[in-house]
Amino acid sequence: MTNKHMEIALVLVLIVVATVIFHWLSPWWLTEPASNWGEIDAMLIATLVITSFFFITINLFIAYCLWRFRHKSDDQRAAFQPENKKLEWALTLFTTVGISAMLAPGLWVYSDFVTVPKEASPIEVVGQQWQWSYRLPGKDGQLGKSDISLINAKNPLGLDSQDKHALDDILILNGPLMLPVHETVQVFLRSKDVLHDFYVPEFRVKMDLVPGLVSSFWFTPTRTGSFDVLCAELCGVGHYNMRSKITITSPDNYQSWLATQPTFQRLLNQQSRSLNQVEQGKELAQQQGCLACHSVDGSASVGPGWLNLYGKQEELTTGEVVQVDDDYLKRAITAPNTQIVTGFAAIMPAMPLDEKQLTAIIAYIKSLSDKSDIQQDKEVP
Ligand SMILES: [Cu+2]
Repeated sequence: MTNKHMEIALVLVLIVVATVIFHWLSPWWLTEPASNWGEIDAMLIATLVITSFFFITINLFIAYCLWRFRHKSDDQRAAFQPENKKLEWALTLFTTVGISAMLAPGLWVYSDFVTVPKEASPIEVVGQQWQWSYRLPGKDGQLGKSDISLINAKNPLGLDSQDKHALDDILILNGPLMLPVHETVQVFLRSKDVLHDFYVPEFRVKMDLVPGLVSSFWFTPTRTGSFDVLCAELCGVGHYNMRSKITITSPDNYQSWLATQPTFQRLLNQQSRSLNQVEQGKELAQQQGCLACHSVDGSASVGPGWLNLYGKQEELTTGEVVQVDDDYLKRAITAPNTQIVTGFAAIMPAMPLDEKQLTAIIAYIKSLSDKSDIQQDKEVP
């Protein structure tokens, strides 16, 4: 028994020593900030100092007690002390001071974070399982009206086509986004389905997207570069893959990029324009976020890649082998998790596509395969 206690004490000391060494040697320290919110670092460091103090003290104290009060002889008895008012008060006060020191400064920063300066121009971030889309104002400088009830396969962000401010809005479906350096933006956050959290570590910004609400904060990018957008709220099995990029660039670069991005009006026009099925399917695949999880160039992806998928034999988790044809793809898109291909997880959301859109996507997948004539092959003996 005595030895067991000493082993545990030793393990606790080792955990403390290893943690401190790991902290000093690890390369994962705060990155250089890329926005005006560098002051948030002071708060992160204060939190780290306070929590490390408690972590080190408590663990070493337990290790000390295990050693100091170890079992020595059977005559020894522990003293029963049901209450110690003095100690309780001291611990309560001490903990209160520690927790207040961690939380209170954040209230001031948070208040600045949501108090938007006048010169800020609006941008919108829309989250859905599992991709990020963005909306920028058009020439009028305002974002048009949107409503969740207007969301459908042809209007993925639910903009109001009756509102003239919405028609010139620029839609960047399934990222990446560009923003000009040193220009203040107010970010509006919307979610199409569940809770997500918009997080760009270098900008030090992080905020929840709450279905049914529009949340908002502001920031000014202070240096150019390309930064990862992460989802910081567990939002389902594809959460880890919910990523995007924001590139901060010179105002000139930004303007020439902006000019190449589609407006809501253009999206509406495109739908009335006559594209062939393969082109329609390709556009849909981009707009609906299919390409976030399915590669088209043969590279590894979250879901089965589309290059040469059509006509292939796929082995399902049930052991059954199926031929990838129109019927299989239809089922795989509308009721995704009924047949899972070996090596992949059942994480795809069912896509709200009508029959015409379904045919177009399948035509696009077919066009990516050199076995796209498989169905005709069957008919010709
Ligand atoms: Cu998410």
